[in-house]
Amino acid sequence: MRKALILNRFTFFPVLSLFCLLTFSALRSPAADELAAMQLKVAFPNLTFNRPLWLEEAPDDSKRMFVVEQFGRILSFSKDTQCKDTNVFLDITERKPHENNEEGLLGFAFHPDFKQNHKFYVYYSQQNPKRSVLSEFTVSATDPQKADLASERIIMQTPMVYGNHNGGTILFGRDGYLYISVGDGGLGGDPHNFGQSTRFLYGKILRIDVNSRTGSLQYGIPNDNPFVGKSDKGLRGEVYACGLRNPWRMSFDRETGELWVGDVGQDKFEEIDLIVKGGNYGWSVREGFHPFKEPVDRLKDQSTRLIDPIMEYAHTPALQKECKFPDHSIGLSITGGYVYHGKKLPGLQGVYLYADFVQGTVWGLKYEHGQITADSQLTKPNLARSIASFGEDRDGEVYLLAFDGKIYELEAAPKQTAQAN
Ligand SMILES: [Ca+2]
Repeated sequence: MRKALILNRFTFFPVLSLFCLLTFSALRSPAADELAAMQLKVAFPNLTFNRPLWLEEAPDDSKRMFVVEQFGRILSFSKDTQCKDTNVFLDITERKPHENNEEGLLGFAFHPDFKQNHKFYVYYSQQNPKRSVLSEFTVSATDPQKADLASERIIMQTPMVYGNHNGGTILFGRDGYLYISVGDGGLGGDPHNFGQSTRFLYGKILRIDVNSRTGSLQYGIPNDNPFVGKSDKGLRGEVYACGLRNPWRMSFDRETGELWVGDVGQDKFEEIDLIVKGGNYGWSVREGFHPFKEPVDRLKDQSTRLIDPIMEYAHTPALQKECKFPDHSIGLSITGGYVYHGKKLPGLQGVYLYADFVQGTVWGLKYEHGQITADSQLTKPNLARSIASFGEDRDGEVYLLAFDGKIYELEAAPKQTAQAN
């Protein structure tokens, strides 16, 4: 999911990009291990979705998969490769969440105690005024296959200035708190310097408690959030980390608990960040490992250390020379994924999987003791298969959600056609 110019990029870049990728995709860092070439296979051949953005398995024993569609539906289906039918679990399409290319029903999370309390959370866009809404719903008391629309409790509404850079991933951490990725407010170049301002919720990772209330808020602010108690300086207690541009898809490593973010870049570099409490990831003073624009006064006041990403990749071959990882092939808009801990692909154990939305390329990297120890392009680009998101099931298997409507899995590529997918 890209910036406002995504449609223009689709128009201008494919020919140039394909040339660049054919030229540079074979290069890689000699210091890191090579991962086996992969290809994609359709995970549920009988099912097609409309702009799928999230996939998750119900945290109960029902073996139901849930897929979020950007236009406003959540569909469930049996976790069976031959499944033919989907069930409409929630439908808010009549609220028209999808007006801008990047708006829509963007996030979904089951309550950690879903099995007992049947609560879940969604993050969606609304207009007049333009805003992002975080709401709690409960499953119907009479039909476990349906959400009860009347049960909605609006937890948080964030006014949005522009239609792009909404972030929108919502995840419960091991601490039971809800983590929310919020984009920088949009347009391009962070015109209002929101990324570095803790006075606003834009360009941030937030952490809230849906089970309690702070003051008149519909949520609680955990006491150990990094800016709690600094309200005299206008700092927002909800903020967990700052300096993000458009954190498009974030995930917890199911084994280590580390929080991974794919942060969409401006015009030069895409990046991957490991998020720590109180961390400042640089935007819009930095884009990837590089200066972007002069710090604003309020950042100088904070004297905050800016945390570099663990990986970046460039938009063009010319920019690759400036890139911290010049052997990484290029792309235009990162889609953050998951650290793989499934059983089907032992060679990818502990590997962070990520993709490029525009190019359809999939990569994997392994990060150990502060170093990239493996780093590979796993599949060749496929411009017709924009990978918009990833999903993970209860077994740790990882899925790729593409705008051709299909849900994919990775599988080892046959040697004679390695990376030919
Ligand atoms: Ca950054």
